[in-house]
Amino acid sequence: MKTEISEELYEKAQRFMPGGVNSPVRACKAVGTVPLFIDRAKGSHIWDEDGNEFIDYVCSWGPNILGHSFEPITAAVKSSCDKGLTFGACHKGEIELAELILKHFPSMEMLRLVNSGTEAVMSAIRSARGFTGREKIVKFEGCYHGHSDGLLVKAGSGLMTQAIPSGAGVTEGCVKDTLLAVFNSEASVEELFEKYGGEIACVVVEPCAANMGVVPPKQGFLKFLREITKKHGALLIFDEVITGFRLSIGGAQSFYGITPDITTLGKIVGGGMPLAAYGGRREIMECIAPLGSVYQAGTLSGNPCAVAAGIAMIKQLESIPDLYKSLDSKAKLLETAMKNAGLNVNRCGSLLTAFFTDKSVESYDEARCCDTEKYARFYRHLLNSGIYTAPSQFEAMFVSFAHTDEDIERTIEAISSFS
Ligand code: KE4
Repeated sequence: MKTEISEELYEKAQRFMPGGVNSPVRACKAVGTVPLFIDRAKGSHIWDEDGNEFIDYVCSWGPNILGHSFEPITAAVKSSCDKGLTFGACHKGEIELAELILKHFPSMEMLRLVNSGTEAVMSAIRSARGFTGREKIVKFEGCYHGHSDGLLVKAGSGLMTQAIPSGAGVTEGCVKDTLLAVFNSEASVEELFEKYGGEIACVVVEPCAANMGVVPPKQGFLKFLREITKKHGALLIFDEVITGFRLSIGGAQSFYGITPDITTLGKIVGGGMPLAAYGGRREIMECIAPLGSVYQAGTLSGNPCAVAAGIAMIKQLESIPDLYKSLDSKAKLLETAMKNAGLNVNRCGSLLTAFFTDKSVESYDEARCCDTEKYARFYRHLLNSGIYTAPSQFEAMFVSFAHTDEDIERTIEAISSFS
């Protein structure tokens, strides 16, 4: 595979951006390849600057559930751009998008549009603290909720990939109120509530973890979190930045039937544009300025072009018959192929990860024992077979509506020929 142009561009990019990237996981350090510079993308395929074509299972880390450059979404953005890129003022699209989101996430009575998942989760936690008057938060080892200081503790995704327990620059003061529990361990949560019960403002969780690789919740775990938070007057925050509109049109809370107090959304909800959201019951959201004293703001929040993409995305998700059934069956075919090739696979809907360990992976510690070198070989084998997947054992593969039967067959062939 020719990669001269990507190599040249990468060499130059490293002069201007740390590691030559604008997000660490793109540096492909963990898989020993040069990051490919993508020129264009359409449907389930991407093309790099050297002209190599790939079937894409990164899907920009989740947003492209309908495939790249999905015409109804790009058309909506183009026409919105012609009316102005940003107003910094109210516009009716914000109301339309909010109504669409609230329709599918009835646990939310009000929401705020923001620009990234990080901002959504950071603001959700501030709202929980403001609403409860409490300071401590509980997060789970291996879950990733963006890069706000208080959450960079044993987080997943890029921190796990680079084995950074808590990023430098995160002060003791920022994390002193962050309590760590073990995903899928009820006992670890009970222990924290026995010790800190009345001080805990919220428990924040990825309802299906996807930043230590895909690790679904054990039967009853989410119900347990719902009950213990209610019992202690803490709020339950579902970080649905990945699972929202992914596991079902109502996200994980609909998929698992558990109602959180606050939900964060990102990725799909923005249709591929920088847009995210957080929301919850009216009584919680009315604590936020200008109504209340929890402050959160943003120059480009509710940006008209990003809102246009979000509206178009949700309307498409609503209109495609059996969308989630088809995503699930495509992902199941890949899961079966991986298992037939002797790989250990976790899957939840159209999210899946091949784990290189012979133990079942139900927690951060089990994920951490994986053979990341073997994962890197798997990644390079797929790449050389024209399949572009996550450059880290601790990320997910995303299946989209655009993946064709031929894509799936080619991917199965590539998986089956890995040894
Ligand atoms: P952003 O700030 O990257 O939009 O969202 C942060 C975030 C919050 N919550 C969850 C559950 C997330 O998965 C993320 C971001 N996900 C990573 C991939 N695992 C984004 C990719 C990257 O960091 O480059």
